[in-house]
Amino acid sequence: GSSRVANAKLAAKIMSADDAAAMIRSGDTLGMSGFTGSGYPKAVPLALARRIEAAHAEGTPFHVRVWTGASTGPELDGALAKADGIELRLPYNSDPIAREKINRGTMEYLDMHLSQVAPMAWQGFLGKLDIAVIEISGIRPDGALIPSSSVGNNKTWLDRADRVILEVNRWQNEALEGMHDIYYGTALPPHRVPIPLVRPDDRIGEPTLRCDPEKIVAIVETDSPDRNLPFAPPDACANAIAGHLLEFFRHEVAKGRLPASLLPVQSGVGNIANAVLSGLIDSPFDNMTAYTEVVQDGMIDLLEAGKLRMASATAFSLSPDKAAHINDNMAFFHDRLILRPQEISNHPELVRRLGCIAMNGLIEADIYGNVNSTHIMGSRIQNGIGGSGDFARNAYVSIFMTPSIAKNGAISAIVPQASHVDHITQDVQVIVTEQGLADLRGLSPRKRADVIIANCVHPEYRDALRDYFDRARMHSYGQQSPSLPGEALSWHQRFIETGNMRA
Ligand code: 0RQ
Repeated sequence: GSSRVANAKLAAKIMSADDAAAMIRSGDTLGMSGFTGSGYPKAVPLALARRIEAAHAEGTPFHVRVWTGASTGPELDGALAKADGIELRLPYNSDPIAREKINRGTMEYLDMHLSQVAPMAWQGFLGKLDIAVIEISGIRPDGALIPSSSVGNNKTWLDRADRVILEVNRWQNEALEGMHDIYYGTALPPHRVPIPLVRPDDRIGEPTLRCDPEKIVAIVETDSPDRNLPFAPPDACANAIAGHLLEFFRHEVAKGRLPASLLPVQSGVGNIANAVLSGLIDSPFDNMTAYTEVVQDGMIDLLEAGKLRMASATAFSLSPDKAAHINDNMAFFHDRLILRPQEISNHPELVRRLGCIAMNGLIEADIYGNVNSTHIMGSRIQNGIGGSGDFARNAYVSIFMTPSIAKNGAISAIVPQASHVDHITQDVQVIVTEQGLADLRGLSPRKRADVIIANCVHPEYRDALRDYFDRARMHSYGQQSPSLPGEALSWHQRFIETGNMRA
């Protein structure tokens, strides 16, 4: 295809990925694009990984610090982690090789609220940013950058970095132009002002990214697909969870606590979240909107079914089939989707103002409704908190969902005490498993425990949990949130020792 670098001065900076990667030094901090497998640079990180491997083969240390939007793809996190090239990674990871190194203790990982990354970078809390490596879908004649399939922290990396390397990816659809809304009104306190977004479909910024052309040191042209994973078709468990949730929404509308078109939905990633979205197709709710982090397959189906009016997010997270489908039907989707910087898509001020319905996955919850979204057995990281905290604390109603058991029943997702806490009980209003739904609003801790044990726990674990709670009520040091500290984590200890939480 022909070049998408329409600015003559910038076209002179086109070079190979290897030449661009040669500008990166050991010790550099890199701000890269990428959010849930879309819009990440695909050539320079691979070339950098080759350089790092060659340096290590000669016995020369070579490490970089890598900041992104959220998760990326195997050509970035996978390749750099495999080369043992990452000293510190933030703010989110779902790459299996990087996860392995983090859990082995050979790679530092800082797991952050995604809305806080850009502000913290501006505040100087994260240190200096040396180089931005950003995928875009084109450069306009005036030098403005047309974003790609995710926005993430790109605006901030372009602003903050000393030098900029661009990857212009010809694979990205040219019709992406105009779908983005890049807000330049953020400022540091004491000059911060309200963000002027009052409806999910408001456009408050510009369609392109600004970048000082003097800072651009290299442009690499690529033609590579995003590597999004297919979703599993919803199984019986996911369908049951979706069913309980839809029943809850119908009930809330009937009670007058939710409007008939609901409120802007936020949906986490994963198969269950996707099943819930699919369930909304056959629901009575119309004219819905989404104010969320990622646009996934289920939202595309809702848009096409006319149930969802529009969706605002920071990235696409689509199966390869759906990505192709969108590419073929851009005329329909162009004005129904808005991609924003993640500090805006996940902004607490906006989530609270719009009244988002937050729906996120969990790893485990305890009988009081504290939620662990990140750590297995209290110490092994799975992914990260992502945007779940941004939405959960500020939502109109905050919902967490999970199968009641994991690993074929060797693990109960509801435990006496969470082995790690990401979302405190105050940020968790509803918990749903395939067993049922626990509406925790307005309940004191002891009442929460009763409802969670009765409605959410798998039958194989229900008696044991009930027994623990009954004994805690008799022997606990205090009665506000009864607990037996010597026993509270014994289910986890048993799993670590025997591979099964069951006695
Ligand atoms: O492991 O892949 O080895 O089989 O965790 O679990 O059940 O497939 O569910 O894909 O929805 O993920 C919380 C991880 C759930 C996700 C979490 C194991 C399970 C499996 C995945 P295997 P499932 P999901 C905005 C929202 C944080 C970020 C977030 C997540 C794997 O939802 O990362 O919310 N959330 N972002 O077997 C041991 C348990 C377990 C367990 C699950 N109790 N013990 N293993 N697993 N429960 C979007 C973004 O931020 C981008």
